[in-house]
Amino acid sequence: MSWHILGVGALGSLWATRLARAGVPVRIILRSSQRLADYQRAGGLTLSEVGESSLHAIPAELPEANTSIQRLLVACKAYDAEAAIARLAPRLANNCEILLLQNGLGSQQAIAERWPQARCIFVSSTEGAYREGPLQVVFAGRGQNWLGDPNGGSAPVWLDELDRAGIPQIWSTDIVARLWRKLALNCAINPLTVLHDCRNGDLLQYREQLAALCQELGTLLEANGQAPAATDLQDEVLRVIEATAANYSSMYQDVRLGRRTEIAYLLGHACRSADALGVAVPLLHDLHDRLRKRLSLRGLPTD
Ligand code: NAD
Ligand code: KPL
Repeated sequence: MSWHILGVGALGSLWATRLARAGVPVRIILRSSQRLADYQRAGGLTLSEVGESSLHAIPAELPEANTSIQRLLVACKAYDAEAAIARLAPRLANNCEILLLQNGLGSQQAIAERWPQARCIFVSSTEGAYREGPLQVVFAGRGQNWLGDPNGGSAPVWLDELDRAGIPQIWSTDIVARLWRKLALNCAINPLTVLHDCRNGDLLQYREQLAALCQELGTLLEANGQAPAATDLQDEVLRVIEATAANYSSMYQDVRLGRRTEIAYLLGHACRSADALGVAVPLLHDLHDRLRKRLSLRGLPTD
């Protein structure tokens, strides 16, 4: 059975090239005839890691191709994922699996509700990749992938294909808790790096602000039934800041490069969820407002 990969950017290319290299059947789905022609001209996807580059001529197709899709890995940004799947929805087999690699929360739930015939597997990834060119990906940071089904059920048999491909994986029975925890870390760190225009490590000057945000985020996690994900949140935020002190956060980099951020699925999701549950989070709302103003000033979407 073939994997189909939708969203052939940084992370999608990283998965596609490693699967193909291990001999696992994989096809990539490109969004337009123009991109398909560019891909065919390039002769494949290029993966660079530890200074070595390799070209992978992976079969490619358009969303409108007519073969059925049994297993789909969606590696678009959170704001593109649902519309991207909608374009190929007629091809989804009844009992298909959709792996969702998006950061934050909200997009995964919308997709799972819209295509209830699919088994949606949520993925939380700490691997790092970036695009050097349209069809060239650099594997920038080793990490882990946690996969899980929010509705429970057993681990899929194809996890061994990921092992064969060298894609690190752990089957998680609490994937939503893991995504909430990551969302909380991202909400505490990323917006402040944009607003203070700084590297992660510089946030250590704002410990009180971080502590107050972590307090609200912890309350929000508890209200969402995610009390374990709130445990020692502030300590972990400080640990992550120290471990990544020299880095710029992903949101900072998006803003710097004039790219749309995933704010709606991070801070936006936190604020919407607090409002729905009647939890007061004035600091998160204030941070959200200030971040949206900053994005707007830079001519970027605020959602
Ligand atoms: P990216 O922008 O590099 O890639 C997204 C790709 O999706 C682009 O190539 C875009 O053209 C494609 N796309 C958008 N709409 C499409 C459509 N309708 N049909 C086909 N393709 C479409 O993004 P990324 O960095 O790979 O991130 C993907 C997700 O993974 C994000 O939610 C991100 O937060 C998460 N993530 C990324 C990393 C990383 O290191 N890059 C790490 C962890 C999590
Ligand atoms: O995940 C991150 C990001 O940059 O998106 C860090 C900074 C590690 C935590 O917010």
